[in-house]
Amino acid sequence: MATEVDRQSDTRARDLGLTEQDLLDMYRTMVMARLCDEAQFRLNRQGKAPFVVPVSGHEGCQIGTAWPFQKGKDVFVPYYRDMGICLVAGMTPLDVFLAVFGKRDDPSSGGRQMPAHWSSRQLGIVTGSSPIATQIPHAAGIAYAIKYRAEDAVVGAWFGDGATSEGDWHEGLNFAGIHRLPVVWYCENNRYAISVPLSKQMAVKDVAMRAEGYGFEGVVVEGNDVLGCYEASKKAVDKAREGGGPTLIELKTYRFHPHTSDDDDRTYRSREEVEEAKRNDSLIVFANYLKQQGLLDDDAIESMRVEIKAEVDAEVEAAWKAEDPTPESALEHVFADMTPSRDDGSSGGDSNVKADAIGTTGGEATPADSPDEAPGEEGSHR
Ligand SMILES: Cc1ncc(C[n+]2csc(CCOP(=O)(O)OP(=O)(O)O)c2C)c(N)n1
Ligand SMILES: [Mg+2]
Repeated sequence: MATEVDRQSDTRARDLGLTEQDLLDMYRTMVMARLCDEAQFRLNRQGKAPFVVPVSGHEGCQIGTAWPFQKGKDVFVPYYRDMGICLVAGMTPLDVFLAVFGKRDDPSSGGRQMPAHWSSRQLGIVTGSSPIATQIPHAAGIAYAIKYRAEDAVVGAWFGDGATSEGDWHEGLNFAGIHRLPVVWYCENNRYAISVPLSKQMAVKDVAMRAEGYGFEGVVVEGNDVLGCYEASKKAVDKAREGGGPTLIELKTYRFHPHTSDDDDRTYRSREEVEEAKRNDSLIVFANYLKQQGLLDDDAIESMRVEIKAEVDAEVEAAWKAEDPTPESALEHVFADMTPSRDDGSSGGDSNVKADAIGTTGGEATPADSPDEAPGEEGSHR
């Protein structure tokens, strides 16, 4: 009976415009991320996956914040922990494990990058580099181009709390604020940058407070509340799409595993702290909500888990058996086509490379005007 009462009284998801199918799909994606994580750690311990980056603990804030983006139109700029973001964007477990095993058909880099350096031109996922926060100026630049060209797209950029100590982070947010760019910034604040706690990263309580310094709104959201994450993200994405400029959303979260498979977190955080965080796992919180809504019961949750695990296991198997990159392909897609050419002996250089450099830069000079003066826009941007 209590379930009935709760079900009737809760209109939260409906008020947010989410259907029952949306809620089930969101939960399904969270479970898929968790099961991919469990599989990649298992493979690491078996010696089959040299290095993995865990997502467990972050699923709620990742799936909730990525959900409002329009696939095929918007741009995702994730960081290494963002498996959940990439699954929402359209990656599959097969894609995840092709990268984990460094296979030829890994969509992120054809086996060239480390795993978890997500990328897909087709899905609008922009490749990232290992140095922390280097994706922030990229995201600001992409948002600048979108505004300059008057395109209908929004950029989402995700990063950790540690990233907010980097110069790149401050420069990117400052630039986005000045030009009121269509970008939403998401800080997945899990309280640590590897072993460095928050108290050694910043002297303010919340990362979100820093948004004021750049002239836009900063909000703090409980990262284990998927619908709360969705709500804040939807509002910010809509605002950015309508020309209202950036928002910084801070998601209070926690990672359940060590930083990576190479880290030992027992040296810097207590087991009690980790266990306490696990009690507030977004998967448990959201499953309880779905049960209250009468959308799932324990049996349905278990069968969903078994079904998704079978899907993940099958894709792990397929990725494991997939082709490795050939040794001869090692230099492909690194800089330019390096086919030797001797038709221009005078320069001492490679004419193909020269032609490519000219072709990619000709007529594409950096615009001198800010996007505020782009065609079709009038008046002040403030
Ligand atoms: C510029 C730079 N400094 C240091 C590192 C080493 N490093 C890799 S991940 C990481 C922690 C980043 O923490 P955070 O941004 O909070 O993300 P989290 O891993 O907690 O999700 C550090 C310091 C790096 N990759 N790049
Ligand atoms: Mg962190």
